[in-house]
Amino acid sequence: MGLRHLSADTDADRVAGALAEDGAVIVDGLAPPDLLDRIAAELDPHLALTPTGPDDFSGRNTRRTGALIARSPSSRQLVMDPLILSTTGRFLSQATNFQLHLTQAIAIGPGSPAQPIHRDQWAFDFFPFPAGYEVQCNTIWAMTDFTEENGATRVVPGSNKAADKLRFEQSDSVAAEMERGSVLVYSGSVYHGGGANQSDQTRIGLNITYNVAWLRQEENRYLSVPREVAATLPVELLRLMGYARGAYALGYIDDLRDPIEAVRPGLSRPGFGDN
Ligand SMILES: O=C(O)CCC(=O)C(=O)O
Ligand SMILES: [Fe+2]
Repeated sequence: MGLRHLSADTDADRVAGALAEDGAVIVDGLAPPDLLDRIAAELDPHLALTPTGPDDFSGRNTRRTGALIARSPSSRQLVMDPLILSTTGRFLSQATNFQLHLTQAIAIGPGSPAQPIHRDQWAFDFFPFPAGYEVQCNTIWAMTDFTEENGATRVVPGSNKAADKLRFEQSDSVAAEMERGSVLVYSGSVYHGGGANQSDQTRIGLNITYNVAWLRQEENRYLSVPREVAATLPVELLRLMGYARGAYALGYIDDLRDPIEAVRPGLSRPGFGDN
């Protein structure tokens, strides 16, 4: 079975429904080409300076360039994409709120072998979340076309419902083939991995992920986005970045102050649980 494709005029219920069933779905043509051009221009110098990965999981010929909020102002539009945010809100609705988990350009170089197939939620120290309790909603935006040959993300459809800590072979998975500007949306529970790049071109995707706000963020956004940059950002983005309490009480400053005060004094909301 291949992955389902939805068109860009779909709605969050359909995307979240497909996610709950299959663990992954592709929305075609959601990002306009000129936005991707701007993001590429902003990120290229950073990608060029990023070292390749230190191990087989990161990919020894793969560059992972993070801190997109700071390095690529245009990427903020993808982070705040309305369809993706409402899908995430529905998909993670069992939690009080959600936050930005990581922002990372993943450039898989020619000749790279496939990444081991995994669940992204294993990052939480392999905690066995109850079946059906989803903790992440993830995207990979295609900055280049994604083909089976150039290392399109591979997904085991329906494996979001499988047991934990399984080992899958590449042959159990399908390639999330999609055109530049399309986005793969997938859960933290679905088994997947970067594909082998057997082409002579680099495959680039923007991995932008969200998690329930009671868990730690994979990318430390307080340290990767300088305070003076944070001070210029819209308040909705700041709250999504983690300048907000997670659920009722997590992450306040000193005398129960709202963390937004660190960058936007005067915008605090009184009390807990009001995120
Ligand atoms: O680059 C990809 O297609 C997937 C990468 C991935 O799954 C990961 O790094 O966790
Ligand atoms: Fe992954």
